[in-house]
Amino acid sequence: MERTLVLLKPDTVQRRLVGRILGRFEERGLRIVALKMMSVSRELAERHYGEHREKPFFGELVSFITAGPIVALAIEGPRAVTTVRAMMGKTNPLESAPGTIRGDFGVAVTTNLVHGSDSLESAERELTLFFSPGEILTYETADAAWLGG
Ligand code: D4T
Repeated sequence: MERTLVLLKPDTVQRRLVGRILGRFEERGLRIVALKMMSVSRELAERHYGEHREKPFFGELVSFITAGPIVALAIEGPRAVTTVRAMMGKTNPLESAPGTIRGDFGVAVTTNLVHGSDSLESAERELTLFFSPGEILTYETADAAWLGG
């Protein structure tokens, strides 16, 4: 069982797409184990996107993610990291397949609606940035045996 961090970025909140995008993860059979609406401080944004510090788009990225509330989620399931990344689509929505979140709702690379950790190592690091241990719950769902994996 894997755990990953998902962020519904400020554009998702502003465009009132939280419910629809959240619903996709639930429908897929993934389990929400933490959920909160929050503001991202500049400090948190710079830590979260630390690997992009030297990139030309870093400033724009930090401005965007701090521009309004986000929804942060910890999501659990078999191969959750890969499943969430596949559901998100490519970084640039213009290259994202229809049926993916970015392919269905996005048109621009900065306002690309969602973040999902790109590896198990990233997930562990990022979950710690956004959630304290007590905020992530452990529970079973009744349909677990029917989801496989
Ligand atoms: P995140 O990290 O937001 O889930 O996106 P990805 O994992 O799909 O993409 P990434 O880490 O390569 O890029 C992080 C973030 O930077 C924005 N970005 C990216 C941008 O504004 N301009 C660019 O040219 C690129 C490559 C979009 C996502």
